Amino acid sequence: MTRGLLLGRLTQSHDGQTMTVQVVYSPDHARHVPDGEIWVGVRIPGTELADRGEAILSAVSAAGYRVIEPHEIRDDELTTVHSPELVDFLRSAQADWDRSGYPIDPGQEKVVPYSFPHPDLLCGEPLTRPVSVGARTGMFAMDTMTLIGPGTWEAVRAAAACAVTAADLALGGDRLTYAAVRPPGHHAGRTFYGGACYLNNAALAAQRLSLMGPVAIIDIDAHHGNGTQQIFYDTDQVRYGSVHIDPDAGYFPHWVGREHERGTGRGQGANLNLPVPPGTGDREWIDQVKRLTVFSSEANVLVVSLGVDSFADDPESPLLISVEAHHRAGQLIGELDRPTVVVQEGGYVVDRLGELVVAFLSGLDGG
Ligand code: SP5
Ligand code: ZN
Repeated sequence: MTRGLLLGRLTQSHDGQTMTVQVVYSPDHARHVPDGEIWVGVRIPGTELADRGEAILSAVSAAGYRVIEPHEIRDDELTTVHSPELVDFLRSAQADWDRSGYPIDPGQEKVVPYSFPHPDLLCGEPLTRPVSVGARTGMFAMDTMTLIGPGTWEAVRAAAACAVTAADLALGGDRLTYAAVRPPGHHAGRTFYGGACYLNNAALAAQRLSLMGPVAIIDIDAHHGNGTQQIFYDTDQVRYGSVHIDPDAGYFPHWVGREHERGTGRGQGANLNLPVPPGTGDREWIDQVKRLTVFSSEANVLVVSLGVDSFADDPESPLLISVEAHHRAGQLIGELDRPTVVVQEGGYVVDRLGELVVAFLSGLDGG
């Protein structure tokens, strides 16, 4: 890649400094060390590693972008998109788990669900809060892969704070801001967590940005952002559009992400899913990104859920998208010429992550 592509176009900030993209980053991401995931009952190494955060930080720093830390975030800001019950659960899960004795008997240190309230189980009774934390986890978890450990809550909260801080910079007049966060967020819904996500960072940013009028979220992570879809499914204030691996080809999040899901009530028509088959390459993917830009063209402000796991070598997706196509996707979204908040989602080839992110951001910036 050329130096010009990496550096992007230089612009003036309010304080006269030369800069391009404002990056919001917290070192607290590294406190979240899931140390594997439970997949089909088996503990596997997992791919959402703390090294991802450092790889992205060093790439955006090398690109010359200014990096700042987030401001604090209050609970009442988190509950603009999440239930108080989910927020309380995530905050206290680790301490409750430790008190329950599971780290000693049977020897599980991470918070993992073991029982789920299938709707038919309830005989029409209201869902009540189980005393056992192992069961209680099943009220909030959509899968067994997404482990909670010591430090998870602090990292999750810092990621949410980065996304909201990036939105606040946009509200203050910054054109391009990037929340370089982990853990990711787009699988987390109003009342549930999963898919390596706990709180929905992009949704928190979009909710804040709705002060500016209609918002569009463009999600180019390889997976469908089921949490973001769910949070905004019944509103027309925040549109959600996504290109992703077809869940009907056997991919996460499995239950949703199909083309006919268009929103409900006032949100009818404000949701657009563009599933693509395994093996999809640049041309077809870029065509779908163009459709997302058309879908977003009436918004005043944009949020991009920037997963870079569509990349050809990524272990979590069978899409075959190049670095250059990530740059082109950035250019296409940049051509909408709206204030844009980019929020990091997935992307698991640690030593290519920085290159992919900067390729996208420099495209967005007109490079
Ligand atoms: C934010 C994000 O990209 N979350 C995606 C989580 C998808 N995880 C699906 C996991 C299925 C098990 N992974 C095993 C990989 C073996 N190649
Ligand atoms: Zn993903």
